[in-house]
Amino acid sequence: MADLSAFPITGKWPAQHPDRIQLYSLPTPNGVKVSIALEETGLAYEPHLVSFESNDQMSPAFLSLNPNNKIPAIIDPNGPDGKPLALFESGAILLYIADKTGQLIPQDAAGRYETIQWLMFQMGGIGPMFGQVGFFHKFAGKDYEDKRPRDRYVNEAKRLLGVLDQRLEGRQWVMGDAYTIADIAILPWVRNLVNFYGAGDLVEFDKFANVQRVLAAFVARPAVAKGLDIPKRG
Ligand SMILES: N[C@@H](CCC(=O)N[C@@H](CS)C(=O)NCC(=O)O)C(=O)O
Repeated sequence: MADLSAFPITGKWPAQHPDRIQLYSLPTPNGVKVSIALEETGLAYEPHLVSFESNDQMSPAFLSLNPNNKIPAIIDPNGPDGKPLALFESGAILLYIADKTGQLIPQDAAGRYETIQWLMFQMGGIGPMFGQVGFFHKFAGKDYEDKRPRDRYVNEAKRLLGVLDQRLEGRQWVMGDAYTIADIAILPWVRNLVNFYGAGDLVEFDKFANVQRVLAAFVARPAVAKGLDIPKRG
């Protein structure tokens, strides 16, 4: 039985199954990337809800795992060399899950780097830019009279959707026939932009037929449907 007592986070969120991967998360577009990847690969894991309503992400216990106060984060009791490994940043966690299982990433070097390239496209572009659209369209920024900041991020979101749409032309997934962590990183953000932020008209989502097609295929996957609701909100 793994001993995770060296990790203070387990004091606030006790591990019922310390031999499983411990997931600290919330079903946001960054959070569900990890629950979806875990569901897809079949790794055993135990989800813990980090509630923003009670500011759990700022608690000393959470900060001991991720000093950047953001979900998702994990502890794998059986990490490299059989030792526990703690990780934050969803892109790093996706890559770790893919490498641990040999799934969700091509095994040839060129395919692997190309997948990482599209993963970084999400981490550095789609996530931060779509997130700003959310702030200026749905959250506090929507009341700002000056619409130039909103328009800047809407235009950037459209441009990124255009790049993605072109990439998906004639391809089933971002990496062609292979369904990878690049899809798992990107598509929850596209879904969130249209559904939760309600920014579909603003970014003219109807113009991106390839993105629409691949998003529909993504949400139809049983592991995705399941992962989108993990951890369950209290
Ligand atoms: N680059 C980080 C971003 C994570 C992130 O922004 N998480 C948000 C939820 S989607 C969060 O935890 N926000 C809480 C806060 O900022 O206090 C990753 O991909 O893991």
